[in-house]
Amino acid sequence: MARERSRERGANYDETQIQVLEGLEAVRRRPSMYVGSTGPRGLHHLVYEVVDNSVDEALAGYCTHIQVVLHKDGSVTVTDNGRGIPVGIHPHTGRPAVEVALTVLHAGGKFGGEGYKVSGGLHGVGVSVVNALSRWMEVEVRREGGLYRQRYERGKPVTAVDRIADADGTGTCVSFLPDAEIFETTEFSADTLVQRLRELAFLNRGLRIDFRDDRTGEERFFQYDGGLLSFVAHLNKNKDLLHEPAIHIEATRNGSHVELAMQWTAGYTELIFSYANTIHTTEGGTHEEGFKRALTRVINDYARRTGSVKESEPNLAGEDIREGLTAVLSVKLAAPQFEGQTKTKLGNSDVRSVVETVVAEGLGRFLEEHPAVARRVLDKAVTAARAREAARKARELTRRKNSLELTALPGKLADCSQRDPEHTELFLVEGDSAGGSAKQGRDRAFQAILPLRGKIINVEKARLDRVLANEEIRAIITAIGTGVGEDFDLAKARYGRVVIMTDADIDGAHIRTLLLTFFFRYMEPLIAAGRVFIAQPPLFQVKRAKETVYLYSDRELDAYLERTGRTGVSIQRYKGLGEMNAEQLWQTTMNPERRTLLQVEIEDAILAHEIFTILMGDRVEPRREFIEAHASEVRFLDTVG
Ligand code: 0RA
Repeated sequence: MARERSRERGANYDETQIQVLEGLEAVRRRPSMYVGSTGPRGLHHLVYEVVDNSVDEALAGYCTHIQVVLHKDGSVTVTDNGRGIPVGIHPHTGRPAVEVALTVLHAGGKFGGEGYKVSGGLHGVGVSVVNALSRWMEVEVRREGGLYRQRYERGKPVTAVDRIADADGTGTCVSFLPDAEIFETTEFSADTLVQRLRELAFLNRGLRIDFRDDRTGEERFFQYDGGLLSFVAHLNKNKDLLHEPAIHIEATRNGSHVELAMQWTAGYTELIFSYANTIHTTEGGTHEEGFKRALTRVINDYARRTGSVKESEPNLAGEDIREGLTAVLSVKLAAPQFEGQTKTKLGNSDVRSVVETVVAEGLGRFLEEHPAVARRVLDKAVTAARAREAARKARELTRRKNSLELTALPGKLADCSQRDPEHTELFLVEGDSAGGSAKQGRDRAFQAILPLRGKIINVEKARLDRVLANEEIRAIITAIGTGVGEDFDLAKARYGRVVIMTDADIDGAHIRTLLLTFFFRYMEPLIAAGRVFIAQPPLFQVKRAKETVYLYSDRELDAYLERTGRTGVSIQRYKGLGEMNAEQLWQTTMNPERRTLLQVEIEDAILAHEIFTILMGDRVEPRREFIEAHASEVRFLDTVG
């Protein structure tokens, strides 16, 4: 009897063991399949994955507090006060449930039981994936009066699940060190983690999330009793508001939970952040469609009922109603389907009508109860509609006057001879003299130059009609060829890359920010496609004996002087691109074989929005504070070499 039992256990053991090893191997062989990439993004996903499991426990109603700590040795610890991962023997495998959850691919869900798993889309691959990609992992569980621990190396258990002490309470604590054999970089960015943790705290009202970085001593605490209302307040904190407080709608319908907070600002930017199961759905989807439909329908109904829009007049367009609107929409549902290029578009079609109904009811009630706010919103939408109509007429007029106008390339564009966007690049160059050098120095086969000399409009402070009337912006739009906003079409891009090349001084930084703001607000997909770059001209020319070198930062200069000494060295600091001749500009900044380009990435849409609002918006005080705090950094956009 005893023998038979042990044989049986042995057989099970072998079976799960094989499963574990095959699973681990698959994950380690193709890590990108599971965490997206082996770059910084994939690295940070490891933390999100572990945190998501604790958030699920919070959503199930058992956890109120999550703590994330970055340690000096590069490892991370995520602790929660949930029920603790079960440690008892799992019937099918004969092994402790916690071991199965951490070593068997996709086992996580099997223990989740009731309710919806909130993790999905990019996340939700299971902690076992994190384990497989970690040099080591340790899990500690408090449950049933004890503290249990197990350790793993590269995903394989190296200890049993040991009961190491008596302990009160319940909870789970997962620590891991990302494997340097797998990831290109294993250094976590506190900023990146903090952004996501804050977002999770907004999306899970009342949940407390603490963050500590032992490398720097930085500590942050996030807990928002206002949930999405706090989120909207955060997004609008530097804006002039049309009404206060914001609108809040929340309901559960057909098993889906819908929550919306929204508030109109006096500005022109439409800002909608949508989430499905706490995943940011940057490509939108059915929930966002339902929301927009309800908004357009209810506002138009109200406008007609109150006579703001006459019977003879057309309906207000959705985009006019959404001018200046900041909204955060979060849905939680049982089986989210994520679609689209980056799997960030919600596909569940039943969600469309669920959201539409919930929002229509809530918004209808709000308008009835707040007629003064309704009035202001309607006035703004009507003004937006008039401005859009004026812009359309102006465009049509110029089209009729001169049919070439819209398609003719700007006169000052020095185009390249190749046409295949695979190989071509457009340089937007500050100033005429640098523009001249760039035209002379370039490789005209594939490099086009558009010098910018006039004033570039601040798109943060102007409606579409005025933005499109700006000569420099028009030149950029026609040269690039994609169109803007809703009409944007990446397939029409005339160049593979757009490179911003400005002076390394304050004015240059200002022009760069104006251009980036324009790209961010009107051509975001171009940035998302990784096709916007910032040129890196040298800061110093250093001559020593017969040698001339170009150095790109103060740090490089220090290092050079340390290596060579100072004697006989002459240093020229470049203030502008114009100080370089054509050959120098080519060699240092434009020649693909020698230059460095920074690729503009929108690492975090909330942060990017916030910073553009601060830098280019109405309020002076936050701008001054921001610039003082981030003096020389281009922090707002994560740039990679
Ligand atoms: C399955 C069942 C139970 C808890 C958990 C999973 C759980 C998993 C994680 C991952 C991180 N923190 C977690 N906290 C809990 C509870 C089963 C029960 O007690 O009835």
